[in-house]
Amino acid sequence: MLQSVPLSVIKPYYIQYACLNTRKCYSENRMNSSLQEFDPQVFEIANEDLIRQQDTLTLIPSENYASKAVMQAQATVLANKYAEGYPYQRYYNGCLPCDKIEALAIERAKALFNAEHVNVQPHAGTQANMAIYQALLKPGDTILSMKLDHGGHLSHGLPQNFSGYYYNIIHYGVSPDTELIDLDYVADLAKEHQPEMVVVGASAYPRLLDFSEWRKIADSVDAYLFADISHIAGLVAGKVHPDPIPYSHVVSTTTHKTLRGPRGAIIMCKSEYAGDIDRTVFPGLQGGPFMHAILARAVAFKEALQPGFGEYQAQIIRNAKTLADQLMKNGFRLVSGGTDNHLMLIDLTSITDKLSGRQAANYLEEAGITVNKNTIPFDKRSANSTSGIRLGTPMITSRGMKETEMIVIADLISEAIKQRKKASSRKRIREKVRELCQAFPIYEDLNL
Ligand code: DSN
Repeated sequence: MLQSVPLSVIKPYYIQYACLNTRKCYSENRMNSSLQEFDPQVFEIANEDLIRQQDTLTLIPSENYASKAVMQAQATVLANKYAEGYPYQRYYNGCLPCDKIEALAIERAKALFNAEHVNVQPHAGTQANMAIYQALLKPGDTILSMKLDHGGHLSHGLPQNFSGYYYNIIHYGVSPDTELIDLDYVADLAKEHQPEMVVVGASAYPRLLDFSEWRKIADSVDAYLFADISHIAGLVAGKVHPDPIPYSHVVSTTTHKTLRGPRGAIIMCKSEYAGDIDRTVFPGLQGGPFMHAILARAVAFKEALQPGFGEYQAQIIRNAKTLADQLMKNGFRLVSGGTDNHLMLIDLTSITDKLSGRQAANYLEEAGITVNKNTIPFDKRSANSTSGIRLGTPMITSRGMKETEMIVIADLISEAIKQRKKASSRKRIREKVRELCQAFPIYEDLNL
């Protein structure tokens, strides 16, 4: 047979076949090349970010440093496996290790949050929220949620987002006087608009949320209460923030913010909604789960179940309060006058009307401090420009920094903004930041 086939066609097959059991050939097929050997260009870029993360102070409240164990889990061969379905009910063979992993991740998440049911498959927060809306609502139903420019999230009804496209969104915001959510006003809106779902949760709200009060509002109009705790999940798991689980019909969270896991999300709900949620995640919205990410989520839940995790979360809040107090001492106004959680919003108009959040974030980046621009409530600037910057303490707390360092960082931020025109000042701050970063390394022995 082979003799009748031209050599040019045979050769690639022959090489592949002959290679299967030889190390030499695997390496010709690049199966054994390291990233550094095979693709030094990409390796260098990844390394560049490792150095950036090590040498700069990141105060973006939605980011964190996943542990080495979590990162190792994500780089395992589980990334090679399709496992559509749920544990012990898959549409692929060879899924027993995946079944064990997913069952373990679910068991650990349930233990961590005391949840009746957990789905650990959503690829990201927005996908989790999409599944919740699709499972419990019909297109056109009314959702009552927080405005993006008062601290809400894209997936809570921004017109350009799927949520704003498919559902009738009614927004609440913060009160102009206190910059806090006025629950009486939310209750009035609920009464007026009779939503099918009330969404509580934010990405730029520096105060605690009392979920029992939110449940009363939802019950008053027979609506679902959906808590998106992506920002505060670590604080909740660490028992330093009120718990949404007893009061919410359904809860979503990403796993990579204060929770300090890998990127991704989970959904928690009362048992009666389990079937609807699971069917909507798969096959409704997703195909194969990312098993390597689920493995890493299981590791992160184990970390969060350790006794020290609550203390880490408590330190995040102590650090945020210290940072906030020092910034206020230095003359900055913070939205709502401070913070009770992991984040705060600086109102830059308290210093000058001439500086936008975008400019301030860029000046700070030059000084080695990474933050993000953010609208403040009733902002006169656009989302691209903004009058505020958002700061958070999860990452600097992960590095082991405490109150003493917060005062230093607040002073560096203040100087970098106030002395922004002076290159010498930026250079001096950059040096100080580098020293601080060296004293608090992110990983002791991480090699890519
Ligand atoms: N974009 C995230 C944040 O920074 O808060 C939320 O998804």
